[in-house]
Amino acid sequence: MAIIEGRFTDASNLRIGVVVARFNDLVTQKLLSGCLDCLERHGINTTDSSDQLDIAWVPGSFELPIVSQSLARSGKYEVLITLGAVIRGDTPHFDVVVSEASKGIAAVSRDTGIPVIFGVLTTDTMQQALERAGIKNNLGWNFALQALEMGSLMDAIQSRKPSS
Ligand code: INI
Repeated sequence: MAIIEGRFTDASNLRIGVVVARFNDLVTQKLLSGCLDCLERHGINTTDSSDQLDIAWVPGSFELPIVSQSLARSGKYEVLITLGAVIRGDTPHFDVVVSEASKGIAAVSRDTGIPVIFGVLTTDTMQQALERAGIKNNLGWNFALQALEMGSLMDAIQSRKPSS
């Protein structure tokens, strides 16, 4: 029996792409800073000269899938993180944006084999979004942790040798 799981201790070989939506950037900027804080504390080089980390900005969450797809296909990254905030109270087409973003991101992951973390907050109010982006807890940190786990897990799966 094999137990296959991701680790958080050696992220030195991971190359990570982060795709961030500008819409509701009061929230997404905070998610990004939580995300970068977690990556940095796990040994990822987050400086401007880093060749381990790239950050792409898109207009809104609706555009997260296409840019994630392009980055995933580039072959440059082991894992991608998407960050966005869709707020029901201010968005008559909330369901459309959330549905396209979530289905699109899942499809990119499956089609390319590159894990894409779904870091899109979907809340009823701006207050709830801000609470999840730092006032109470910064989920950007959690999304980064999930990316480290998935990157490491995929690596563990790929490096297993078939038993003879
Ligand atoms: N994009 C978001 O990320 N969050 C939102 O709450 C939102 N609202 O409110 O509409 C939003 N809209 C923009 C959308 O994601 C696209 O960028 C736009 O429709 C252009 O394709």
